This record gives sequence, structure tokens and C-alpha cells, in this order.
Amino acid sequence: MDTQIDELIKKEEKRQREELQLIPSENYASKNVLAPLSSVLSNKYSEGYIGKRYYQGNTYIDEVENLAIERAKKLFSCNFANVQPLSGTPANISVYLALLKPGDKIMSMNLASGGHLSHGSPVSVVSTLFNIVFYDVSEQTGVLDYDQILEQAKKEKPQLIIAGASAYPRIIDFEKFSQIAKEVGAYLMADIAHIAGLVASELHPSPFPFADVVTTTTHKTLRGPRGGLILWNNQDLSAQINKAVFPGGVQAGPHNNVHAAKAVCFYEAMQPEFKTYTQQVIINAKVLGDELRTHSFNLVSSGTDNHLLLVDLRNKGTGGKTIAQALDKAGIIVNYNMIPYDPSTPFKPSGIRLGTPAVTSRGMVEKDMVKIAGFINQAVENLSDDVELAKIREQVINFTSSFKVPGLDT
Ligand code: DSN
Repeated sequence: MDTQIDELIKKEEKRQREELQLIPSENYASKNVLAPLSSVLSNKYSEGYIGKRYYQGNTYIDEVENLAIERAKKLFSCNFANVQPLSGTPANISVYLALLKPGDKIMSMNLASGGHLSHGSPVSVVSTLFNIVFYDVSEQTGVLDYDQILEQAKKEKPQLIIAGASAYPRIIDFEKFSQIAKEVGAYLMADIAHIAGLVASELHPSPFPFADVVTTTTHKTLRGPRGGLILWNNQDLSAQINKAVFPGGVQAGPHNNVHAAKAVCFYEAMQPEFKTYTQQVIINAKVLGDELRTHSFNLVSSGTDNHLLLVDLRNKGTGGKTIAQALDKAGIIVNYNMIPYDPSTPFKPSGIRLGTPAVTSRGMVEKDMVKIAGFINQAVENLSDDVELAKIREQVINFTSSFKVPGLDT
């Protein structure tokens, strides 16, 4: 045994057990999802696709990948799936390479409005390959304005429109996006990485049949292993999408252990208990948001329809980074984040982003959200007082100790 690594894993287990995990893109995978990740499936090379590998010995690897594909298609009600993307960004880049030529125009959500780096941020390779234009949420409401997006699309004439976000707390209307894309002759890609679990439970409208291609990760609200996934309906797109993933250059040898864990995750997401879970995720986010508002925290868009909250901290007189760091000292894990039209920079943004997928996986319900909002408020009121923050941390550890940790205890 590598005692150094073993010790670090134990420390991380303790951290995940004791602290409040409120990063909206994180979750606790079950033991059944975690088990295949450390299996012998990790030993095998299998470049290529089922029945068409560049390596021998892939009989069972093919069966694993086929099971993952069939379950993904069933879960999201679509015709085709590629389960090989290593994560969300490789999935997104594969789709761009499949559908576009270098220099084509992508219209996507601005990072500050809730978009994602891989949607064409200037710091991403995507912006060097393609011409990027961003749409924003309304400055007044913090919500997408579809009329304004249509006008912009007519003017910009993009070849691809991306609907999807990393920090948008409201329902995304994929049907409206598809009307806009059709009107300007663009493909529509939906990136549902954050909301995949809600879509799988029919608690957020599905991007099908509206989007040409859907990408997601499997480890956020879907509660699977770290990984990506591409879904689509039109067979005419199959060759180009699969070719972009491999051998097109985004990645080579697939991670077969992760395919198996994805298959388990898709199975789990089809069970009635998963819908009960995702319903509670949404209820918890609403309650947490309402409680934070009673402590005079301002929420972008004034609330949430999904699993996440974006807090505009400008009335607190302190930036998101300082607050996220103070909350960390108090055992409350969130991330600092830009807010729409943020007057500050991505390194010192004016917001924090938090969500309820992980705490709900631990069995927390409405009354626990009231408690969590109280801890957050207490910590923010004692930002520079390390002694007080340490006392809050003790209370947090005492609070979390009565909740089991999926993957460790259950
Ligand atoms: N890191 C993911 C998130 O937190 O939303 C996106 O890459």
C-alpha cells in the first residue's frame, strides 16, 4: 500500500464527511458507481468503437460500453450516444469539431451571465479555432431574454448556438432556442452538464427533440463518475460526432472503467428514488435561497428553479473570493463566481455560487437548509474573525456528523 496516498485519501474522506459541500457541480457518487472505477477495466486499451477496436481482447469492454450507451439513450430518450468523452469540455470540443469548420461562428452564453469556459471564452482554445459571440442575461432580471437573443442571432448569423450554463439558476427554454437556431440556420447544442439529473427526472424540460446535439457531464446532478457524454437523434450526425471524439484528436484511449461507472449511474438515475432525490434537490435550493434572502443576501434572478444559487454580494461590501475563503474556514465549501455584468474581474468576482446536489445526497431536507443559511450568514458576519470562524466550523462538523456519506457509509 502507498501509505502517503492512502493517508491523503483518508484526509479527503474526512473533509468530505465533515464539511458542507455546496459547490453545485459536485456530488457524492454511490459505492456502486465508485466500485468499477477501481476495477481491472482500467487496465485495457480499446481505441475505436464497439466491434471496431484497434486492440484485441475487447469482448467484455464492448459489452460494458454497449450497456452504457443503451442506458444513456433510454434515460434521455434519444437515438444515439457516445459515452467516451472524458469530461464536459472534451465532449463540447468534439461537437464543435464535428459540426463546424475552423472560423465558423458560435453564439453562446457569456461567462459572466453563467456560461462555461468551453463555450468560447477568450482563454479557451475554442476561441482560437472559432469566431465567438456571446449573449447575456437581462441586466434587469438576470434571466435569458429570448427576443433579444433572436435579434442578436439574426444579426450575427452563427453556425452554432449553445444553450446551457454553469451558473444559471433558471429554467432554460430549449424549444425557444431551437426556434431561434432554425430561424438563422444554425445548429443547436444544449450543454446540460449542470441540470442532467433534473432532465433525467423530468424536473427540467428536456433538450430533446429540440437540440441537434446534447452534451453533459455525468458527475454533477446526475451523481455518476467524473465523465462526459454526447447524445443526439439524427443518424446523419453519427459518423462526424464519433469521428471527432476518436480518432479526430480530442482524445484516444477511452476510460473503460468510467464507462462501467456511467452505466451504473444511468441505471441508478432510472430508479424512482432518484426522482425523489432530484425533487428534494430543487426544494432544498429554493429553501436555501429564501433563507439567504431573509439574511439580506441578494440572489441573481431573485431565486432559483434548479439546483443552484448565484449570490450577488455587492451589498455585503466584500468580494466573492474573500467570502468563499472565509466560508471555507468555517467548513462551508462554495465557489466564488462572476455575476452578470460583474463590475469586477474573474479573479475577484462579486458573487458566490452554491448548490444543493451534494448536501441532498446526504439526506438533508428543508430544515437543514435553514440551518445552513444560518451558518453562512454567521460566517459572513464574522469574515475577518478567525476565532469565530473556527467556532462555526465546530458547529458545522457537529451538524454534518448526523448525516451519512454516500459512497462511504451507504
Ligand atoms: N467545473 C464545472 C462547474 O463547476 O460548473 C464546470 O466545468
